[in-house]
Amino acid sequence: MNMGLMNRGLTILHVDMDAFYAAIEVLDHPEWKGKPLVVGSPPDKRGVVATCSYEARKFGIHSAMPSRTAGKLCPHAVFVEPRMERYSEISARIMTVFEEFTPLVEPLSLDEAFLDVSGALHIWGDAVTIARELKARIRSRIGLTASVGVASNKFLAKIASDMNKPDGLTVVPLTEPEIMAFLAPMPVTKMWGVGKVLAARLEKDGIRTIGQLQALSPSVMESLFGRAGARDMEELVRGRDDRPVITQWEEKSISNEHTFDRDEPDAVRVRQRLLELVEEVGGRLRGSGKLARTAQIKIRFADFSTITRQMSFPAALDTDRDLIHGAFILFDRERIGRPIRLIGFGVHNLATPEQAAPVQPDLFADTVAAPVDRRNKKLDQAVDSLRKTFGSHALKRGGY
Ligand code: DCP
Ligand code: MG
Repeated sequence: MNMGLMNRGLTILHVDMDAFYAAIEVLDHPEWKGKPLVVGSPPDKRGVVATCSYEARKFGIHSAMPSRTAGKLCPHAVFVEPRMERYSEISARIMTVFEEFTPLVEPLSLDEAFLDVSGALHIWGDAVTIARELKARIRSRIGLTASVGVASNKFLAKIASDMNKPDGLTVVPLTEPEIMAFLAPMPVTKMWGVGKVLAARLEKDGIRTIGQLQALSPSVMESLFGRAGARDMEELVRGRDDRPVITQWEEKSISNEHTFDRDEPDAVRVRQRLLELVEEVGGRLRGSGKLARTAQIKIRFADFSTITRQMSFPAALDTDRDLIHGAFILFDRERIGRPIRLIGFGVHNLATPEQAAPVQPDLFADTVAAPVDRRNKKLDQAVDSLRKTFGSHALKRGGY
């Protein structure tokens, strides 16, 4: 298996259901199909609109608007009160469909989730095919439409899912110049961390679009967002975002990092230190009895700028061999040519072996992690116990 290829490119989906509560009401009351429909308080009571059908949106009605206003905008609309239990039930069924494609599902609300499909690409070929199939299954099994964004990270996927609603499928380009052009015309409010207050402040400086943010010098960025904030913004406006998709059942992670006494210019030595970090993390992972689905490296340079890179395994694993393999793919891919101040390694999305049992076990038969390689496991156990007895430097690995 080529983890390098699999992890590259489009791996993240953001799925958001269309007019979710309203679409469920239409599903349960077919006679309301095609009509302006408002879910929320009745128009003669205090209270607001939770959501409304796309037909109702044509009248200017939207979420959080007072129901009285909605009633005035469209007096003949159907008004229904929310039935949360029913929406939760449908939501659970949708999440089950997601899990047919990947165990790495991060729900954000009842109708929205991130999926990391990097471990499923070898089955489906590419993420766009997965997005199409996923939409088809939600339509045929549940009877609803979803809008999906496909991208290389969470930030871009979330923006994309909103672009062609309803029933949309939007794919974000892959190269940085194309990504920057994709983002340039969007309002600054699309940026994570830019709410109404900050947007109003930017507006005073004449800044309305992400493209305008892209053009700012680092010092102006710093005056607007502070030092740490500016660093995040500079990454985001270029469409860079390395936050992993984190599943609900285990948000914990195990990690370790090392700061060099002097900034280390020699990548081979950094790599050696990374190997030791991975082995230490691997030992703690096995000690916890859990398996990891996601690995991440962190690199901080002499100027304190920091990058993280992560990958998801097709199935959860815990052998040093696989973890080292993953860490080295991530590290080598960066082709770093400058001194490094700090190197770190961590695993996320930890699962007990029961939780980690793949949904469709035979599909993973020929990949790294499953069946967990018995020989490696035995070797790791032997190494772990020797280390416990003789200290962590008792054994050094060769051959990587
Ligand atoms: N919701 C709510 N109050 C809000 C916003 C949303 O109660 N202010 C509820 C109703 C929505 C659901 O959450 O159906 C999902 O929110 P979305 O923002 O995804 O809106 P919709 O799914 O309704 O519409 P869209 O097609 O724009 O996603
Ligand atoms: Mg929605």
